[in-house]
Amino acid sequence: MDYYSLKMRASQQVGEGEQKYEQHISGAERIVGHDNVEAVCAAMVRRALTHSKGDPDFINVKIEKISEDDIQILDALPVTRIDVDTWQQGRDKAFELIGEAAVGIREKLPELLRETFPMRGAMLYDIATGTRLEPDHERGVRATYMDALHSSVVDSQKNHFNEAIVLATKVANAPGMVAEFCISDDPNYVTGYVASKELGYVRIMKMKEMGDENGGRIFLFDSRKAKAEDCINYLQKKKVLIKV
Ligand code: PML
Repeated sequence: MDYYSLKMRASQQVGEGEQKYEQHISGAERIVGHDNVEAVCAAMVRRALTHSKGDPDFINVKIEKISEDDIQILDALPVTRIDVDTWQQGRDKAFELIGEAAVGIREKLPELLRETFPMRGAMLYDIATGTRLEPDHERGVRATYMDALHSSVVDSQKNHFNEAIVLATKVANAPGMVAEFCISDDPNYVTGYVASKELGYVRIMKMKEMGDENGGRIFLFDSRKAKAEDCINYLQKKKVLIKV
């Protein structure tokens, strides 16, 4: 069977004159069979048009045919949940779980989150050298071409958890990946997670203050285990379906 990759992104022009720039509003992606392309596409456009960040000036939908032979099937990471009273406790818990690999980012986290907020992708942080490895620091590295296997859900609202478990499973399987640290950039969503093949997907129910938009993803990678280009290639190009 042939599949289709569908990607939507919506943006809004903000600022005046020379200061004008396009601000990301909403994005989504799916990998679906031929018969679901139209319905999923319509749902994506609806999602772009009803986003709380405002009306988009641009909506871009890309539809691309992909062959079943090029798709890797993975089991979703096992999910656990940690309840905490405060976001500070949530972050402490996250660092504790990641352990040694997070030492280099602990002090710098507020600064790193401010940097990841405007990025469309994630930060790829090399724990061996303490440096960022994204080829374009403003864009970051985007994990893309992934979906839940047999998902026929046509969802016009973002479901943070459903999308995150798919992404986190793909990321955890990338060459050289040690762990992922995620705090949502949605100011109204305070749950975040840490994930890796060893930890599974650990939801931490409070990772930031309500109303705070600083958030993003930090991929902790070890350049002693794999080449950065192989990791980036996997994240950005490999087609993956996740059994959830
Ligand atoms: C986001 O989509 O903004 C980040 C995902 C966080 C999901 C956390 C969860 O609910 O498990």
